[in-house]
Parts: sequence; C-alpha cells; structure tokens
Amino acid sequence: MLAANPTGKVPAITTENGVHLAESSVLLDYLEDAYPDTPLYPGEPEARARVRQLMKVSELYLELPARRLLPAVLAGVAVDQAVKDEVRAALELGLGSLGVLADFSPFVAGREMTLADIYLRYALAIPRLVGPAQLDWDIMAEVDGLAGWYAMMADSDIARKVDADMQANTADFMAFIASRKK
Ligand SMILES: N[C@@H](CCC(=O)N[C@@H](CS)C(=O)NCC(=O)O)C(=O)O
Repeated sequence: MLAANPTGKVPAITTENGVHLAESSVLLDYLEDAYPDTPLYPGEPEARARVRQLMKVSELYLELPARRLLPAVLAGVAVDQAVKDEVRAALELGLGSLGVLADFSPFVAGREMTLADIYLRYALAIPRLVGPAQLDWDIMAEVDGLAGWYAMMADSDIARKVDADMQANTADFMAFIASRKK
C-alpha cells in the first residue's frame, strides 16, 4: 500500500502504465480524463465548477470533520465535548451549504448524474455513522431531499456491488487498523 500511496490509505490505484495514484477526488478526475466516453462532469465551465464545488463542500465540511469522531465510534476512544461541538458546527456548515447548493432533481447537480453524486454518497458514509452515534443527530434528515436522493443512489447494481465489496472487506480493514495501533 505504501508503494501505491505514500499515506498508506485507500483508495489507491495503479494505472495500466504502472502509475500509482491516490486521493478520491484525484482518482475520479483521472478516471474522467482516461475514460471520456461517459462524461460525469457537465460540458459548460460554470456547471463543471458547480459540480466541483459540491465535491469540495462534501469533502471539507462533511467528510473531514466527521472523521474526528471516528475513533470514538470504532474504538470507543473518549472524545471531549468541545471536539463534538466543533464537529457539529462544521457539519452544520456543510449540511447548510449542501441544502443551498444541491438540486436533488433528481441528482445533486440537476438532471444528469455527475461526479458530485458519487463523491457525496461516499463522503456521507462517515457523517452518517458518527452523527447518530456521537452527536445524537440524524444528519440525513437535516437537508430536504437528501434521504430520498441517498436511497435512489443506493438502488443500482453498481452501488450494490460497491456496498457489498465494502462490507465484505470491513472486517479485514478494521483488523489491519487495530494491528497497526499495537
Ligand atoms: N483524503 C483521502 C482519505 C482516504 C482515507 O482516509 N481512507 C481511509 C479509509 S476511509 C484509510 O485508508 N484509513 C486507513 C489509514 O488511515 O491508515 C481520500 O479522499 O482518498
């Protein structure tokens, strides 16, 4: 993993030419460039930027702050109330921004599915976990249309395959994390 990604984190890929790449948004952009036949960014510059804005908001104000409470959920590590308050405030900013920026008509950025849908779905994984467990907060109910959109996104063969793969590998992943901490 360290050869594929110096941070040792997943996801990481090795291209057909043997080039190692990592960071989710970078991988998505690479796939977009390498396989242009089914574009997942709109063609027009402002619409493309809006999709990127949604992806950035999902990463910075939903996924990253929620990660701070992950050790509490996964390993029972005690967390100060001050940290919980900070995470809640950051998530409020993220969810509030999502409420303004997202269309859900039916996709996040409008009528076509874009990378923002893919990115948001997986960026939400950690807030969906830590919100109820650590903040007593159903974050999915916070934004109109979010829960319905999430259910729609989960209802496809590819989403079911990704979710099943993730579940099948969770035990190994958790064992790896636990072994590394010893
Ligand atoms: N910013 C990275 C985050 C990657 C990340 O944190 N991956 C986690 C799994 S969700 C991981 O590999 N954790 C193991 C570790 O931290 O060593 C991305 O967008 O790809």
